[in-house]
Amino acid sequence: MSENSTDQITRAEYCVIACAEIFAGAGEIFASPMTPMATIGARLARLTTEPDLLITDGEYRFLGQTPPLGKLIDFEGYIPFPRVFDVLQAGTRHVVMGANQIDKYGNQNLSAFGEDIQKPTRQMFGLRGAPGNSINHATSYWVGKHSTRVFTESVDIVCGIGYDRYEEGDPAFRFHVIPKIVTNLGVFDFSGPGRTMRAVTLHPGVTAEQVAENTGFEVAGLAEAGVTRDPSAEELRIIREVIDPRGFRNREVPA
Ligand code: F8G
Repeated sequence: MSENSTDQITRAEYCVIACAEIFAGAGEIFASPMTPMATIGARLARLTTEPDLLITDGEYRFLGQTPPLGKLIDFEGYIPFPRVFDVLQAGTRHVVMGANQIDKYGNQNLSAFGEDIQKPTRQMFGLRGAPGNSINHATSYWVGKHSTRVFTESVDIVCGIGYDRYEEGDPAFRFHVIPKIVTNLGVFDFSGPGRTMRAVTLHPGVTAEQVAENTGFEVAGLAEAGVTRDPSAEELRIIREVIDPRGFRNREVPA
């Protein structure tokens, strides 16, 4: 950081940087960020280090340019659901899904809650694309409220597949990878013991104790975790003036 001091950068802006870095080195793939925060991150990546990322309007159109959130400047092709499945099965996609529950191996639930899942206590979205995504290509997660309700010992139904569901070398799972989980508290991966969740960086101002208190299982690497990097002055300008001038990021992660 040169022109902006750290205390001017909001937590939401650190989350944008962390979401952008999900796509670091991705090249020409289909980026599918499913939430506003992950979308701002993907668009920042496209305007900085990843110009070849394919992005959409979140419905069925590929975007030629990189518009502000909620605006459609142009579109350069169609990507209706049947074509989404073609790309998905080719593996040239990285989705960032949300999650209602995630366990220490990365099993994810966004479908329903309750011990008897045939009679759920609360029905959410259903499994949606989670099983097919997580077995075919890179699947990361964005969680705006890191809490013990989301990060649970076990999930009520597995939608996105975790690392304890298969043996290393099982060919059916050769494309399964969960590169990152980004939350309002930090960045995590699955390089902990036995492929469990590990802290990579915590956002400035977040303590290891805070993460431990808000997670329903032990998080590896908390003592050694680094600090999420500052945005550059140019990245801050792009976030604030180009991609998210209306401040949607602050609705997901209030200052
Ligand atoms: C709970 C809990 C909990 C929540 N325990 N109760 C309850 C108990 C509680 C809360 C209330 C709200 C490719 C592809 C696809 C497609 C293609 C194929 C996908 C075809 C497209 C269509 C399809 C999936 C994309 C996402 C989801 C993004 C989010 C949300 C959220 C919910 C899911 C986290 N632990 N937790 N409750 N979709 N969205 O009563 O009330 O619930 O709780 O890829 O689809 O089919 O396939 O967040 O919920 O990735 O991330 O935001 O609404 O904020 O407020 O927590 O207690 O709070 O009052 P939310 P929340 P209360 S890919």
